[in-house]
Amino acid sequence: HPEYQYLSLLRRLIDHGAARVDRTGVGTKALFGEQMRFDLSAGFPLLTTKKIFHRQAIHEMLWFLSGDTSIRPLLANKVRIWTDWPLANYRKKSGEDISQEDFEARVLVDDTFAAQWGDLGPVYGKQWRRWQGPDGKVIDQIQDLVDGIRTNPTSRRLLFTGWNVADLPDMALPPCHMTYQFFVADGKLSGLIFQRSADTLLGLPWNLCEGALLIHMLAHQCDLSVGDLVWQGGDVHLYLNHIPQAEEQLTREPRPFPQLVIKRKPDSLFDYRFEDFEITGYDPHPHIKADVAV
Ligand code: UFP
Repeated sequence: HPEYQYLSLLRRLIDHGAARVDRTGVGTKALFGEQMRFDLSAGFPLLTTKKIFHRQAIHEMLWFLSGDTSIRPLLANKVRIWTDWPLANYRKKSGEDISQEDFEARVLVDDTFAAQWGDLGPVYGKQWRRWQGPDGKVIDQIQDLVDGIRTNPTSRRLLFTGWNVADLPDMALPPCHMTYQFFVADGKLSGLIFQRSADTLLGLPWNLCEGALLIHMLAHQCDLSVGDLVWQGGDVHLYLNHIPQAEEQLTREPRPFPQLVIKRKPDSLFDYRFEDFEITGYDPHPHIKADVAV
């Protein structure tokens, strides 16, 4: 089962990861330079050894593709994964000990507050859709990618990146899944994610799900079948407070991967709606709760 690539990575991190002090102060065990490969025609790589909240992951990918960088549209869909960063920033700068619920409620109802405190800076969506060139020209990397796959499928330049060096200081979090490259052969579209930094327990399962979703969407738009998702990690780590959860997950047997069904073909990659996607046959082991390191 392809999920053993992930489980064996967890095992190796626990057994052989280098102990490292990290930015968050939590501490990690880390390996450098890891790769996994999933044949998307054989199933959708949503982990089965614990329940992954794929609805939220689909919302996040649609949010990236929309070009938005505010947490507001995420909150409107009850996706709270990006709140920690602006919340910490607000608490620090205002000195107000506001709860997450109250902070999110204010972002949702108060336009001025949302504009001042709810934006993450020039993160993924901005760079993917509205990369600003030195001459002021705005570049839509995703539209260029779609055009490239359609008109020049053997190009070795089918890629986009969120790693805009000049903008990094203004981002809430510099991109983790920072560069994507694509490859068309035998009517199939494959994609490679380069992820500079991977929280193997919490972040990585989502990154695989969203990467696979993006390949499916691009293939759907470009009349191709799906090939492989290749995941390439740089600093691949397990937070020390995630070791018990990883051990729990390692006692479980993978089940068959689910399938992704796309129910409608809109006119462009940017017109998909959440309701267009359905994951069928997903029968995971129970969710395992763990805290995210901010
Ligand atoms: N992280 C992921 N995947 C993501 C994302 C963040 O694994 O999509 F946005 C994790 C990796 C790391 C932390 O543990 O968030 C980012 O911290 P740093 O910027 O110090 O690498």
